[in-house]
Amino acid sequence: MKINTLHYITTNAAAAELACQGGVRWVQLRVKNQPPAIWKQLALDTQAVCRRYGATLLINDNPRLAQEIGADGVHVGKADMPAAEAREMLGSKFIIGGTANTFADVQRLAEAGVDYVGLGPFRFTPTKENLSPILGLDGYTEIIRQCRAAGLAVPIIGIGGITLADVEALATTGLHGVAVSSAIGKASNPTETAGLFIKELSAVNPI
Ligand code: TZP
Ligand code: MG
Repeated sequence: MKINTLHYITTNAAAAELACQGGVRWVQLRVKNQPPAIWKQLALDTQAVCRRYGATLLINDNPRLAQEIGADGVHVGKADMPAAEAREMLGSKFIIGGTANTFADVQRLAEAGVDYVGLGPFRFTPTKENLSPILGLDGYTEIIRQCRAAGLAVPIIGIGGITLADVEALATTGLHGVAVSSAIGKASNPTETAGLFIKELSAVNPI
C-alpha cells in the first residue's frame, strides 16, 4: 500500500502559502470561533493561494461555505453536518472527507460516500480540543486490517500529533497519507519542512 498524500491543516492563507511553496498540494482550512464574514474571507484568501499553486482546498466543518466559494471540498467531523447530508447537498463533484476514531466510524463514513477518512488521533495533540482516544500504530494497524477484511477501500489519512519522524512507521500500517498542522505550521521553516514531508513520503514509497 502506498502512503503518498500530505494534507496540511491551517488557519490562514499565509501559512498555506509557505506550505505550498514546499510542495503541499492539499490544504485544509480549519477555522474555529470566528464570525462567518471573517471565516469566509480567510477561505477566499486561502483559495487564492491554492489556485496559484494548483493545490486542492478543503474547508473544515462547513459544507455551506465550501459550496458558496466553490472550494474543492469539505472535511466534516463528528459534530458537523453528517457526511451523507454533505454529499446530498454538494453532489459528486466536491471532495468530502470525514473524521473517524474507530472502525465503525470508517464504515459509516464509507457508506455515506466520503472520498477519504481522517483517522486519529495518532497521539496526543494540543491542536484539537475534545480529542478522541489515541490510536497509536497498533490502532491504525488494527482498524486498517478490519477495513480490508470488510472490503472497505476508502483512503485513510492519519492525523493527530504526527511528525516527520513518524512517517516511516505509519507507512507500515496501510495508511494512504498523513494530515499535519503543527509539524509544518510551527516548524522554524515551514516551507522546508513541508518539502521534507513530501520527500519522506516518497522515500518510504519507492515507485
Ligand atoms: N483532528 C484530529 S487531531 C487534529 C485534528 C484536526 C489536529 C492535528 O493537528 P496536529 O498539530 O498535526 O496534531
Ligand atoms: Mg469539524
